[in-house]
Amino acid sequence: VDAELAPGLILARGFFDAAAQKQLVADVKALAAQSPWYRPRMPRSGKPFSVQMTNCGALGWVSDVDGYRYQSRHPVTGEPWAPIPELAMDAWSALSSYPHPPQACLVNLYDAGARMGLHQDSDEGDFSAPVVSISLGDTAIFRFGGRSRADPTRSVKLHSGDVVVLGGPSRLAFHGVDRILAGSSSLLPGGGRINLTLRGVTRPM
Ligand code: MD3
Ligand code: FE
Repeated sequence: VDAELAPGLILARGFFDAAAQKQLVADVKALAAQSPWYRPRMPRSGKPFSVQMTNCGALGWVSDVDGYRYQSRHPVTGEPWAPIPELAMDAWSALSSYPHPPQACLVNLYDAGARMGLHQDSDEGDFSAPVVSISLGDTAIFRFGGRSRADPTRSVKLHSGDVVVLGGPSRLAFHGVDRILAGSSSLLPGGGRINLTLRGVTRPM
């Protein structure tokens, strides 16, 4: 059953059953064959992320020394991104309450030591679309707060098959991943966690 963790922040625990999770892992493996995992770098410093990334959909989120942006091609191969998996589109349709398809899907790959610092997702030109997040593999300790970095934060475990919808007043909430619980899932052959985030980027016409 869905839990509203904060206004506009909905957790659909176990949205994907074991068979659907396996299909999504196969889909991610296939899309990563077309759009390979790479390690983005922080703007200015060039410090590498601990998370590896790829994207699918019309646009992909990338980060390098020049900054953060959305672009239609893979930064290493120069090729267009692979299409968004059907099951991910199904989660968007079922949970987003948004009348347009997602334009971008960022795919994050966490190994046991990877984390993601507290940040806002604010590179989209339009915040009317929610972000829909799909968790696969090892459990993550997810942290979220309010619209100011100084707001108090809470943490919640995200398990394989869980889907989170970030909309309304929570669309610009600060959030991050404190750590991954290694060995908590056997979905991915070598362990680790995959997160897909479906997004709108530009204001629909
Ligand atoms: C709360 N990913 O890719 S997903 C990201 O698990 C990102 O890989 C994390 O943060 C991950 O940007 C968290 C959950 C999430 C995504 C977007 C949000 C939570 C959010 C936007 C607003 C508030
Ligand atoms: Fe984020």
